[in-house]
Amino acid sequence: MDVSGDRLLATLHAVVGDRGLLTSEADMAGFSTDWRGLYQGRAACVVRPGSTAELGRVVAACAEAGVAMVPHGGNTSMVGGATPSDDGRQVVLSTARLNKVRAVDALDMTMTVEAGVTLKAAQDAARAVDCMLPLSISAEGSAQIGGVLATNAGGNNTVRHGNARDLMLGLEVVLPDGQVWNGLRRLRKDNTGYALRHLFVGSEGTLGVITAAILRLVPAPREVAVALCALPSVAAVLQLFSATRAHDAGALQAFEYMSGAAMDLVLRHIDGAVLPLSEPAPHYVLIELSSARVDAGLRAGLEMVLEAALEAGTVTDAALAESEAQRLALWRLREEHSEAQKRAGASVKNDVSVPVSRIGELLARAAVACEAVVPGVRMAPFGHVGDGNIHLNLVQPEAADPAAFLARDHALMDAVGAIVRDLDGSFSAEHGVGRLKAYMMADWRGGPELDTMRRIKAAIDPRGLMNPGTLFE
Ligand code: 2HG
Ligand code: ZN
Repeated sequence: MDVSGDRLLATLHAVVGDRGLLTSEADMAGFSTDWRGLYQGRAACVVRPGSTAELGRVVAACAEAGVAMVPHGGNTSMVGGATPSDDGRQVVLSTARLNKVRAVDALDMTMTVEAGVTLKAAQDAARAVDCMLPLSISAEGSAQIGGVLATNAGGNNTVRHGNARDLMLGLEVVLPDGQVWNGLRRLRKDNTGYALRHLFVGSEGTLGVITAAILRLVPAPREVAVALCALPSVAAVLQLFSATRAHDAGALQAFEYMSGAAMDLVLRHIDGAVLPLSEPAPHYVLIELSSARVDAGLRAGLEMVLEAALEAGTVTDAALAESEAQRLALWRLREEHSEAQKRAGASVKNDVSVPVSRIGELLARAAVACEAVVPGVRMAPFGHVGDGNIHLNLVQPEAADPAAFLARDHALMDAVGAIVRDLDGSFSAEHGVGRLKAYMMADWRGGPELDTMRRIKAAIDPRGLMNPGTLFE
């Protein structure tokens, strides 16, 4: 192995020991490719420090040797943001062993968690003190807090609680030269110069490695109501969204969209997935209302909204969860979309956002534009209607060659991008830019915006050692 000689490896070994250093192909395999299998890299080695101090010394050693580093959390990136290059020269920094929940405070309503804690484990720790960490994403069982913050993950509850950034109060970060910045403050008010912590959220590992965070909690829900609805059109989806929000905006926890085509893939490819409605529909919505009150009357309210919608023809059928098991089964239909699409063949993802009012136009125009680029392409959109974030995913035509289809990925992303731009949207809504979309940055953010981003990058990571290839080309 050549990491500018074995001196670096010896230094890293001295810092983290046998347990913290992986060098064989077999041990590194899980760190060399993304979960979708789009990128295949080859790391110089994988380092798994057991503490923030160790990680700081590892980064300092790599920086001194001029070796690039790729921070790596739960490996759930949709955009190749955690996969090393294939030249065997980059060191992967895994946060997996930084996995302690350091503190949970039910009075301050905060939790201090290390980067390698999975989002699910953090949610469970909040639950244990009757609080809730209100960030929910399909990959929460594997995604780690460090990556969730580094990519400013969004997910299902953004409509009510915002994105990861909105739940972050303080951070601990290892900077590109190995210094540890302890910004673990749990204050709601802290206007002391530039809000450095926010620079690292969404930086996708290009400015340093988040090692711990203080997150804001909310009271645990005591009442929840969930319904899966069938709808005839996207216009009806938006009408139902408006009606649900008007009924009780404060209780609206999630309003998720699934196209008939996307749901069909779940029913075909996911074991045990069953549609609890009388027949398939062109569009579906999953609504969750939740309240910390015991007497919120959510179920009666949701039934009232749905009855009016059924009468108006906005909703053609609906199933309300009668138990926690049914609630989970309804959510499973939504959360298995990524897995189902992976099993359906090669797919091109378009994680885009537009103003909610323009979702109908986006879907209608994209269908025409994508068919023109790849005839027979299967558009299987779904996403977070409540915040305007649609996963306008495109699955290869049935029997097509996956590689030939993927060779058209830029053409398809650019065709969708042109429409998104026309609708005042973003080409990168919640998954980040990663390596996949770095080529789009100059076109979308060129001029003073990208220039300022580059100057920030140069100020904090002057040698460009943190996650090169991600965000910037
Ligand atoms: C979701 O909303 C995730 O389930 C994944 O953001 C989206 O697979 C995707 O494109
Ligand atoms: Zn999503």
